[in-house]
Amino acid sequence: KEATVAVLGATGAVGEQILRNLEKRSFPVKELRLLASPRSVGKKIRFNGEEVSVQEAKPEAFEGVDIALFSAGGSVSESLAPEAVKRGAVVVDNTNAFRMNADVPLVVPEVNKDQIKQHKGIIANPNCSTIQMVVALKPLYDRFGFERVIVSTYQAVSGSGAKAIEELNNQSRAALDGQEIPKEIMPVGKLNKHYQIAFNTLPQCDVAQENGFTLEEMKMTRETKKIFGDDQIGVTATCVRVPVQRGHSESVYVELNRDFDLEEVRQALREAEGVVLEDDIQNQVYPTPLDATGRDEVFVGRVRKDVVHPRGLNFWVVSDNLLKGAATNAVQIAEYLVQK
Ligand code: A2P
Ligand code: 11C
Repeated sequence: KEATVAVLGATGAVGEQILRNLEKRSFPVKELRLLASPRSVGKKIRFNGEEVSVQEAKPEAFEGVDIALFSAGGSVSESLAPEAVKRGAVVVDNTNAFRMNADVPLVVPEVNKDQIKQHKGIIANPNCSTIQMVVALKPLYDRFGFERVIVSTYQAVSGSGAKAIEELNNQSRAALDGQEIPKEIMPVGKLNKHYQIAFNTLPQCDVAQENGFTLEEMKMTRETKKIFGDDQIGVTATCVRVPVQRGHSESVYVELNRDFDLEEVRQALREAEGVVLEDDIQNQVYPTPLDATGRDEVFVGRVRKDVVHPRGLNFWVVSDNLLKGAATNAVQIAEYLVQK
């Protein structure tokens, strides 16, 4: 079945990848609407060999739209998603705006695709760092069970948008040339204080919460419970920005509910949907963000038994934050919607 598809935030880092993904997966597009801010109106973007003009994102732009893929930031979603739904569209929202709403499914198809059909007009795409972690955890949850996860992330700047990639590039050049370092975005664009990310790491992705964690960290905690539908799962996260353009990496520690041997864990990961196991430290085989860039899967390596806790397991998980962390996951959800 063909669908009229709107891409809101079409000129952004995620929007661009959504378009490439729709092309690559031969999504059955009847009509495509590219929407962005008034700044981009008239800009032309290629899709399936044709030039499509960007239109202003306003309520009427969703007239006749079947599926709307949103990635223009939380406040834009808050104002326009209800307008799109009112006009009959199903919204797949990439922002944090509706994720924890009880009547909005939060979906990673490899984990909970059965939730898609529960939607009431909006389906939320989880945060990128959550998505790749839960895809890797799913086979362990099914086979061994767990309640406790500790994760540290190494997140690419593209998580903060196209302008953040530009900032990393400009800062790197300026630093090497001994010039003044431009600092306008990192770690959080909307805050007043900015730090250099080039040749540095910043232990802050998103704004601070009252409990001393950042919003990004609390997203990982809350979203994981909701995606697995299991309130017992406790996730403690430390989210760190690193000077990488694309691809988030994560060091994950999980305490499994029963004894295991490593080969059983590796086999579960090998068989898991959406996971590629690249795990042979003796031969220096493990995933890196550069290798994961442009690929849709979640890559797992450095799988090892903990040296302290008898049921502790450590691993490393890498994925392209703009693809499985955002665009690919959204397009997968859209595919289920058109199949239905
Ligand atoms: P524009 O390019 O016109 O500013 P990124 O995450 O890479 O920063 O991209 C953000 C995306 O969201 C861009 O496509 C941007 O469009 C879009 N956007 C930002 N603000 C608005 C808004 N108020 N209305 C519609 N689209 C917006
Ligand atoms: C980052 N995870 O890397 C963020 C980007 O809630 O969808 C995505 C934010 C979100 O900065």
